[in-house]
Amino acid sequence: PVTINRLDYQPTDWLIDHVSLQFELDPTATLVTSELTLSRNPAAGQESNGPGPGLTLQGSDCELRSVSLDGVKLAPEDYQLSATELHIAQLPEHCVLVIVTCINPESNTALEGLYRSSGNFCTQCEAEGFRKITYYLDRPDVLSVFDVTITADVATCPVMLANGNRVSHEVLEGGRHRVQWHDPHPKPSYLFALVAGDLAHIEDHFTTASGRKVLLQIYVEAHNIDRCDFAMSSLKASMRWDEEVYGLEYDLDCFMIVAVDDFNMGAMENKGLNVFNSRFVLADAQSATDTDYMGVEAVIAHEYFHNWTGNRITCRDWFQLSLKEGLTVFRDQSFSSDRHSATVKRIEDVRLLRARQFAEDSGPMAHPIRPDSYIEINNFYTLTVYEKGAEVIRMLHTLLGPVKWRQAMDVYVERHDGTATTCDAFVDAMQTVADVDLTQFRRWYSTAGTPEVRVSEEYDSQNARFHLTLSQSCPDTPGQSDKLPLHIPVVMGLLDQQGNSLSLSNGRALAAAVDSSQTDAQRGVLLDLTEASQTFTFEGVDAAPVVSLLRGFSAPVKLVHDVTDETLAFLMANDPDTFNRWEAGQRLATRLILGVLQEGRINADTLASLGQAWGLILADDSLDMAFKAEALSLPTIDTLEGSLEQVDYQALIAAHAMVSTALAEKHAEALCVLVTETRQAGVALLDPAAMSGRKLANTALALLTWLPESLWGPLAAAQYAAADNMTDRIAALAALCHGDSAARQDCLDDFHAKAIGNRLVMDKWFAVQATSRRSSIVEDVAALLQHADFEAGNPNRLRSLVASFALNNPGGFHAANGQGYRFLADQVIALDSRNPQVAARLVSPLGHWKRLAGPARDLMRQELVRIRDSGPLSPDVFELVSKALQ
Ligand code: BAL
Ligand code: ZN
Repeated sequence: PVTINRLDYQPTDWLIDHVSLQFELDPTATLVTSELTLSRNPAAGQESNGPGPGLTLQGSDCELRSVSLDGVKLAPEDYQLSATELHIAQLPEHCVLVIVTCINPESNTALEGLYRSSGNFCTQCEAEGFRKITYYLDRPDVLSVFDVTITADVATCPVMLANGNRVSHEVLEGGRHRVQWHDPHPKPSYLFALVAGDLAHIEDHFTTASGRKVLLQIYVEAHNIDRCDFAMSSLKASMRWDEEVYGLEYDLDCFMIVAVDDFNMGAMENKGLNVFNSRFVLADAQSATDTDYMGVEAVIAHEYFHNWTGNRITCRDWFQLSLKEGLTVFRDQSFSSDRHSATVKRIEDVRLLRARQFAEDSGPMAHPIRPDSYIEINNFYTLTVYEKGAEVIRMLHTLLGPVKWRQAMDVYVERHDGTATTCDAFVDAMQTVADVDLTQFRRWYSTAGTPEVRVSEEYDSQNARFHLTLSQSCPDTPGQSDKLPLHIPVVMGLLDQQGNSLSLSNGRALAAAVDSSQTDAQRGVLLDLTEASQTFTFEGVDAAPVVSLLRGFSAPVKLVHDVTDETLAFLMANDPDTFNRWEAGQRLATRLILGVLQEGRINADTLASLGQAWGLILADDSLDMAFKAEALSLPTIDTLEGSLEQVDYQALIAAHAMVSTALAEKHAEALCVLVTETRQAGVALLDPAAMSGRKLANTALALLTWLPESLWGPLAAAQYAAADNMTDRIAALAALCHGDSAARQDCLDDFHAKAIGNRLVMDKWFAVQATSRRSSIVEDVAALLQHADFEAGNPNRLRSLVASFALNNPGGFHAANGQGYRFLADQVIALDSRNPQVAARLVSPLGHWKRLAGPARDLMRQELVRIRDSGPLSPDVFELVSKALQ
């Protein structure tokens, strides 16, 4: 496999000014005729004298039928064809090339290019799927106007969709029909889409701020037609939000969403024709949890927001992926935060970052948000590019403040609309408006690893001064050592011993953003940490203060700040920054759990502090119930793992269980009351208070499962029986799955019976069993692989069983005998030849063997070796396995 390097970027020698595609659809032999209008690229390096540059097009898995140049069919000796490229040595400066290929959608199990899902045709072209349809300059900096003609049987494909606006439809002889689509916006091939099949749709309209009426359509299989309304309302809300917050309007006459069951990713932002994994479109009370609803809303928004940040302005090369993804994740996070609780949304996002991205950043695949090299670009659709990318954008937002941020975004759009550009150009646009120099900030784009910020405090009572010293460092990562200091925005405040916020003599003022009811002192200030070590002095501090640092998690760093249990409990109760109130509780819980690892027992004082703080939270009726739920949730195993050099999973899981049990015991009575009394009857499903209530009640139930089943089993069974929504039903089932009661099997059987005919619900049936804490879990999961409803070819089903087990069941996955690792490796080996992209995603949990303590280290490594030696690997799996074994 070949390594591609960022610094080798060269513009293409050729431009494709226009492409006309004709598809004669057939399940096993689709004919694709591509007419490319080509011209030499004036921006390419010119060879003086001699013939002009040849043309090399990418293509694979498509059978070349013919090539014609300016109307003349080429003989095989006029071009060179390899398994991945078509090369034509000599072409005039302006010419028309017609290429005919034949492809087999039915046999396409990799789900890249044109394939079939539930009998319908659909495409997935990002990042490099278009080359599986026809030979092309398949790279994001070649922008072309596309015209697409589709011909197919009326009976099987009454619906035929492509990007842009539909310009004609004609009925043909022999039961076939033809449509033509025109997309006026030049786009790269990765944004091309085609969908054809027997689909039903709902439709609505959106009138843009400038008064244009846009037709909105959501296409699904007919039996799902009643489950699209929430997606449609989410789409309209997203369109309005992007106009109100960024002044960005939609730009075509119609916007279409199609839901398909077989999809490698979550969704895809093809211009005007978004193709979605059905789990991010379909939702109703009986099948979707509250979390699912929020997922639908966020992903609909994310894909819609790409219309500007991704489609109108795209990436010059795939190393710039975070240009569109980090920015668009930040935009969808802001959208969700504006529509729901901003603090709870921030907590959820930080939980994900810490649990998964921090692990990636400390493992064999650690890479900067703008990577320097790759073998397979599909492997770089990572938490780092997406989630850390969004954190980098968030830091820019913090450094600029909301008003300048918007001005800078206007500059970015104005400068780069209609082009393929870079992360550097994005920061240039920010710099035109920013008060701060962003030169050093750019290092975030090239530095891998999670920085650590160490904190020390000194109070000088004589001079009423407080000194805060912050020291940063960043661990070595593959290919990177001795890293230069980053520009880290640290939002902070000081409190007096009564909990009052102090006015600060140092730092930059923060603009009123989220909570405009706060005073300047309560909001705190922004410190620019730019040196390896820096001391900030605050004057006029009359008594030793309590510091609240990194408010709102203002930078994606690990904070090392040695404070007492009392200080953490004080911050939990008093910090005006609600994120940091939650954070103080997480720190206290982390200390308690890691303390068990060190001392073999629970520190009674720390337990008392946390237990008492939980008591205050449980009793505080003024708190949002969703926030309470977050405050009563302990850090997960994968988050805790981030604080350890070497991890003994069995010991860590036992320590976590011991602390969970102790806290559940202490508050058992209150938790039981929450389970039975928090839910609100008779209110709308998505009423915010009702959703928060369910979250709190189900958090309480999950905590109770650490106690004997006799206490919570009847509650869970009653909840399952009474549930009128999926959130409560699945939470009850998840609890029962940990135990051993008769109700467990009865409810599983009942759930399965109700899931028949609804794939997303059936996915939940597999996932809920894969995350059980039963000691027989590895055998249970292996048995489920043989279940009649298990479909290894469907990525959602596969993830619901295999990825749920490997990522969300640490006890089972890290079973002491290595069975969990063996199970996962078996799945990777079985899947790689059919769907390399999804197989590669399953390799990551095996990548951390170097951080494991004891025999687990070798057991995990052996499984990587077994995958490596299992035969020819896809570039996807090869890259991850070889990097993990280095
Ligand atoms: N562009 C791939 C799917 C997404 O991030 O929206
Ligand atoms: Zn995206």
